Amino acid sequence: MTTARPQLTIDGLTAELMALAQISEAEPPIVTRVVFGEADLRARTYVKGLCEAAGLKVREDAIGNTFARWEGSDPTLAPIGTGSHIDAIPNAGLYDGCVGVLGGLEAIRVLQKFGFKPRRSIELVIFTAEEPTRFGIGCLGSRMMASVLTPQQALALRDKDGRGLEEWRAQAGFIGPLESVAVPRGRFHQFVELHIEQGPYLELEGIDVGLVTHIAAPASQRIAIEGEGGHAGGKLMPGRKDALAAAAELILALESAAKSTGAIDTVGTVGICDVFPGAVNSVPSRVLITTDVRDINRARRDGVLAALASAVEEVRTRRGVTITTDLINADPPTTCDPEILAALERSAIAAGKIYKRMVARAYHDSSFVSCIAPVAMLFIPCRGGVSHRPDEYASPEWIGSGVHVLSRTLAELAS
Ligand code: HGY
Ligand code: MN
Ligand code: MN
Repeated sequence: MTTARPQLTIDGLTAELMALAQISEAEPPIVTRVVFGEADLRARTYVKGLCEAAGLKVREDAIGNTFARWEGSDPTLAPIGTGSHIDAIPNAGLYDGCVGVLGGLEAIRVLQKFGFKPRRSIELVIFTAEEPTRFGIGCLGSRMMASVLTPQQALALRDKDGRGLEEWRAQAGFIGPLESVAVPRGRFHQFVELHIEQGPYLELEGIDVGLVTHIAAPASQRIAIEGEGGHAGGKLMPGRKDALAAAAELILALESAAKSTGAIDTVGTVGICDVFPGAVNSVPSRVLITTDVRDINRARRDGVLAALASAVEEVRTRRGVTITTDLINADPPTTCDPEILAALERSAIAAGKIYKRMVARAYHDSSFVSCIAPVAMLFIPCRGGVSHRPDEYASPEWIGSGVHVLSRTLAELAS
């Protein structure tokens, strides 16, 4: 008597993604879920409940990284990891990160339905604070696991109101020494992260899944400009020290440097510009901008940082303003593991999916997990390449393809 093949739909997963999206600091469908905020904690509770309902053993570390483990038959072996993040920047969509967490859970449930028994445990991970919103640095949880961010550096982190990580962490109920977050190399045997592409190419080319070979190298810094304020009418133009005009020159210098590397992979963005006093009839005396520069080639990325540093010097001298720069992070690019990529390729072929190898232009927790384990990423298309916006969208078909390929890959790696 043949055992009936379980009916596999992702209706349940789609409903879970929609339910998670309702847990937001903003009015749904807008998703905002900043680390350690009330919505982040509710979202964590919701996802942990789903993991426990699937029979996974759930535990959290001292910074809130959450591990949901499906015990394998040989507990002496390092587990296979999968997962991503559920925190979201302001005015975001519901798929960034969440597809990797809930899709990873679904991949596990599919294997359970098929009666698969893992030899290596499979561990679903929800990383704390992949987004840089609260403390200005992204991948906080995975950086600390990989010891790329030390407990001392973490303790120095402040939000824009000066509230420290410790205060936020304690209020969220995460206790224990931050030293306990760091894990040794080999904590995972291999790690695979499912994520939306956050770019247009898979959809444009009609490709079901992307096998990520490299993850771009991100660098961000704060630049504070101090000029001279004054009355917008009375303070004449000669000799002005307008902090916002100085910032504008630096923003354009960054854009020009990123455009002139000759490579499409170089990007430069200024996403935050705080102006003081911010009155229409007052000359800006202080401005804080944050820069985000990326490339899959580290030397090109660093060339843009150097060009920006020269612009800072030139503007400081010519305009007579004070400029201080604070490098937040300048991470290397990540090379994904060929063996995991080969397993992903075999799974995509077996699943009858069209696939291609590609680079990741966003950064991801896998960037830091790569310091403690071999990693690879699996991309699915997102409509128009849109992300970090409420109209971010991935179809059930696209998500289903990702879950299908991920579940096959996890089965192969955990066997
Ligand atoms: O900014 C990024 O690349 C990621 O979405 N945090
Ligand atoms: Mn994101
Ligand atoms: Mn993400």
